[in-house]
Formats: sequence, structure tokens, C-alpha cells
Amino acid sequence: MNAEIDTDVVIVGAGFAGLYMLHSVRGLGLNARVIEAADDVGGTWYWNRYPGARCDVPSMEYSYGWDDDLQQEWEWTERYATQPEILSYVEHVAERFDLRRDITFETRVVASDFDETTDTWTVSTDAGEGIRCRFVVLATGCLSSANMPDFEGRDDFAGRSFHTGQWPHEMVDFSGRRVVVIGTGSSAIQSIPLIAAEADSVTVMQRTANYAIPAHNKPLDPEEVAEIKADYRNWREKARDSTAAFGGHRPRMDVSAKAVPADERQATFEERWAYGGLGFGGAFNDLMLDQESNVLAADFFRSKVAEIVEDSDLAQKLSPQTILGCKRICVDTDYFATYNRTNVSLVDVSATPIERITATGVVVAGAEYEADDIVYATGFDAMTGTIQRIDITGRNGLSLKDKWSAGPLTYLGLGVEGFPNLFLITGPGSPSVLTNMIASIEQHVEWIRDVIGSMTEKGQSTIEADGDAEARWVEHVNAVAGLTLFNNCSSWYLGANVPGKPRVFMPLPGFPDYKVKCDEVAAAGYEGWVLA
Ligand code: FAD
Ligand code: N01
Repeated sequence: MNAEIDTDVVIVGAGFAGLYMLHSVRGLGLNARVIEAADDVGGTWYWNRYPGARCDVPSMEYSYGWDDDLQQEWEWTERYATQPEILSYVEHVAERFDLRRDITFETRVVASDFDETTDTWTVSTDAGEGIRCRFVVLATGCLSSANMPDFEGRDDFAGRSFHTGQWPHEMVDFSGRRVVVIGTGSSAIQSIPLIAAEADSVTVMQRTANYAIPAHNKPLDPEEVAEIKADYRNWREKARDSTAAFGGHRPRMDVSAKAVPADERQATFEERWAYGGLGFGGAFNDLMLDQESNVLAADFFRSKVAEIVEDSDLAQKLSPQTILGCKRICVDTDYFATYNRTNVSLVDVSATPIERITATGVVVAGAEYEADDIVYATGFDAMTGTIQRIDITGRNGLSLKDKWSAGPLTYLGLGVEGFPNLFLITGPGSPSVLTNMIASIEQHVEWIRDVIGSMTEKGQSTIEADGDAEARWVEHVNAVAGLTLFNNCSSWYLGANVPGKPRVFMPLPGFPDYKVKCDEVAAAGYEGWVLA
């Protein structure tokens, strides 16, 4: 059965997930090779260098918790770290744990084929290499394939074009330029205020108005940091007990928005708004479960937009009418106030979509908006897009693309029937993008590490999701999503941002229950998995 292998594990991707996976595999005494398309580590934080890019999960939480010396020694400077600071943290980790020696950069994995006669995978790269291994771990990221709308004439544009997720490494100077920004998601909301402060003019093309809560970003208070570091491990544990695996020290109010008097409700929303950040969504326990409660929060939000934006027509256009939180809530610094500037204007492209791009601008409803630069803040082919760009063939010639043609099917978001020894980190069917992703990544890496360790100890050669367990899991994920309001908008969680993509709610709400389930599965001898 055993064939010659080049390495025990091939890990695809060198972001937070791939790096911790590599370190963990080494800890088992096994070999691993990481293949990374970029020329260095960092993943998201390598690619997304647009102005204003920063995390919206507080830095003290948006960082690894698996090495106490690391978390004690690293000093974050702000409540929400900037992209350069997060990237230098990831680079520090790579250096500190000597990770780069097992990473092949500037190389893309294009295919992976399972050989049933030897129970091995051959991972093929665009450099023409075929790497034979026992296990493959896809640490390819949920938001790592840019969604570039196929506008007619896109390539005719004579100015500069940028996608926020593929931003150049050198500084981009917008001074004196007329800039069109397409999109109003998190990337746009972070970058628009900074671009507007520099550019001659900014024209924002908005298809759907969005919810953004003020960040109230600030330097970290050394006393607060010391307090957290004095008990960092427990502090992180507490965070992992909350729905989104962060903010555990400021939990969701355990009461319905409808159950409290209006003045109390208003005070709670005000307090959450003043504190800032994603915790606004946890003001009450039913904002994502009950439409009426959601409207109460959305009305409060719209009143804030009306307070900030001086032009009432503009405030109206910028006020979302969708379910709050149905698309990922954004966290901003001066986003709405930026529309009070005289050099910023908004074009509504919901009823009249962008018609085409010309050499000199963007055409909407027959009018051309002239531009020197176009910024595509149009998001990602999320969660499945990057995986589906690799030709993965499992047992009996089964291709993952075919298996997922109507939407992703997984067991626990960690594995897929027909694809033995192939693991996904933060795969569809797991909480992933609904959480502090570092927490989700660590939970997955540790689960995968433990199962590989256990198999190696017992001399087992394959693990594969059982078909019935997978079917039941997919049903469970759909049922949980069905209890929420998440299905009520055109979000990337549903694949709705990419034309032709199947509409299936991909992540699973609720980190703590999920984590318990994964632990129970492992404790029961990997229930729902077939080990051979
Ligand atoms: P990634 O960081 O995406 O890394 C995947 C790597 O795999 C990439 O480097 C890619 O080049 C490589 N790769 C993919 N396919 C191949 C292939 N075929 N061959 C070779 N290499 C390949 N999450 C939060 O929880 N909080 C936040 O505040 C937050 N902010 C974000 C801000 C931005 C701008 C974006 C885009 C995302 C943000 N996220 C945030 C989500 C973020 O993606 C995760 O937190 C985390 O960084 C993901 O790490 P990862 O290692 O799983 O994936
Ligand atoms: O992408 P998005 P993003 N014509 O998909 C519009 C994380 N992140 O890069 O809403 C016109 O959210 C699209 O319109 P609509 C975070 O998880 C975090 O901003 O589909 N417009 C939307 O407005 C986030 O959710 C941070 O109608 C088109 C925008 O483009 C995820 O990454 C920062 C269009 C895309 O928004 C993705 O965020 C950045 C078209 N054809 C990212 N196609 C933090 O703050 C798309 N759009 C931590």
C-alpha cells in the first residue's frame, strides 16, 4: 500500500491558517511543505494593501493564542491594527518559528489527485512539480480570490485600475486624480475616506447601501493591555465561548430588542454605538433572528446616518433598507462623514447598473463618469472560489467541482466524502467567516493536527467523511441558517455576489456549539468519519 512520498503533508497557502498548520505538523514530528502563490507569507494581509486596510476584530483578539511567549511579547499599538502592522506580525511569526524554510513561494497549486492504490495525493503546481504526500490541507482562505465584475469594456480603460484585494506593493498616489470607486463593502468603506482626503474627486458607485458602525479606533491603553496579558489564556477562552469567538468580555445582551422599553433600547443602542465596532450586532439576542427586532436596530442606524450626512437626500441613499447584519457589518472611520466633502459624490447603480467601462470612465444610465483611476472594491468569490480554482480529484475520478456544482457539501466544514485525507481550514459548513477567523483557524488546525497525530500513532492510512454524516451535516447547517435572517439578502455568504454561483448559505452560525460538536466527534473516535 505504502508508496514513496515526498512529504507527509502538503499545505496550500501561507496565511494565518497555513503557517499554524505547518508549525503544528512539525510538532507531530512529521514533514510538511507549504505552497504559496505570493512571494511571502501573510495571505489576506499580503494581498489587501489598500489605504485604510485594517482588522475589525480587536488586535488583542485578532492574533494567535497558541504560543504564550509570542502573545506576551508582541505589542499591538492600536485597538484595530493596520494591514502593515498585521503583516509585520505574521512575518515575525514566520521568522520566530523558522517557517519559511518549508514554504515554496510564487508557486500556485493547480491540481491535486488521489491515488487509491497507494492512498496518496499528488499535488501539482504551476511550476510543473508533482508532490506526493499522505495529507493535503487547504489553507487557501475564504476571501482570497478577487471578484472582478466582467463589465463590458473593462480592459479599454486607459487610466489605472486597482482591485482592493490585489493592491500594488508600492504607494499609490491619488493626489490630483479623479477616482471612481465601485462597491460599498468593508474594503470600500475603509478606503474611501483616505482616498477622498487625497484625490481631486471620488465618485462612489453604490449598488447596495451598507451598515457601518464607527470603529472609534485609538491607541491601546497599556494598562488595559497589561490586564489582558496577565490572564491572556483565559481571556481568549472566554472569547471563544461567544457566538463569534470574540468580544467574550463584552457579551451579547441576553434579551430581545422587543422585550425592553423604548428608552432602554435606545440607551443600549447608543452605548453600543459609542463603544463602536462589531459588538453593535450583539446589542440584543435576537437581531439576527427576529425581523421586527432587526428593524429596531436598523432604524437606530438610519437615524445615525441622518445625523452625520448633511444632505438629507444623500443620507437617504446611504441608508440601507436591508436586514442589518445579513451582509457582514462594516466598521468604519469617518465613512459617512466623508460624503459631506465637496469632492465626494454617490451614484446609485442599483436600478441602473454600470453599463460599461470606456477608455475615460464608467457609464451609468447613459452618462459617463470620467475617471483617471478605477478602484474595484467588488469583493471576493468567497469561501469556495479559491478551492474551486484547483482541480481536485478524489476517489473514482470524482472531481470536487462536480461534487460542489450545486453548492459546497462538507462534514463539519473540515472534510468531504470521496476525498480522503483532504482537509479544509475554515471550510464551508463551519463558522469561519462569522467569527474571529483566527479563533476558527486555530480550532481547525488543532483538530486536524490531532487527527493526523492519532492516525499516525495507530498506523491508519486514510480518513474520509462518511456520506450520511456529511448529508446530515449539510442539512443541519441549512436548518440553523434557516432559523436566522441570513437568507434574506444577496450576500457573499450566499454566493450571491458572483454571477452563476449557486445560492447556498455557506458558513454555520454559532462558534461555541460547533466547537463542542467537533470535540465530541473526536472523543467518540471520529464519529462520522471512516478511518482505514
Ligand atoms: P488567507 O489569509 O486568505 O491565505 C490564503 C493563502 O493561500 C493566500 O496567501 C493565497 O495566496 C494562498 N493560495 C490560495 N490558493 C492557492 C493556490 N492554489 N496555490 C498556492 N497558494 C494559494 N477576519 C477576521 O476575523 N477579522 C478581521 O478583522 C478581518 N479583516 C479582514 C480584512 C480584509 C481586507 C479581508 C480581505 C479579510 C479579513 N478577514 C478578517 C478575513 C481574513 O481572510 C482572515 O481573518 C484570515 O486572514 C484568513 O487567513 P487564511 O490563512 O485562512 O487565508
Ligand atoms: O467585498 P464585499 P469587500 N456592480 O463583497 C459591490 C472582509 N473584509 O472586499 O452589495 C456594482 O463586501 C457590492 O455590491 P452589493 C469582510 O469579511 C473585512 O468589501 O453586492 N457593485 C459590494 O458593495 C468583508 O465582508 C474588512 O450590491 C458591485 C461591494 O462591491 C469581506 O472581506 C475589510 C458589483 C463588494 O463588497 C469582503 O469585503 C475588508 C457590480 N457588478 C474586507 N459587484 C475589515 O474591515 C460587486 N459590487 C476588517
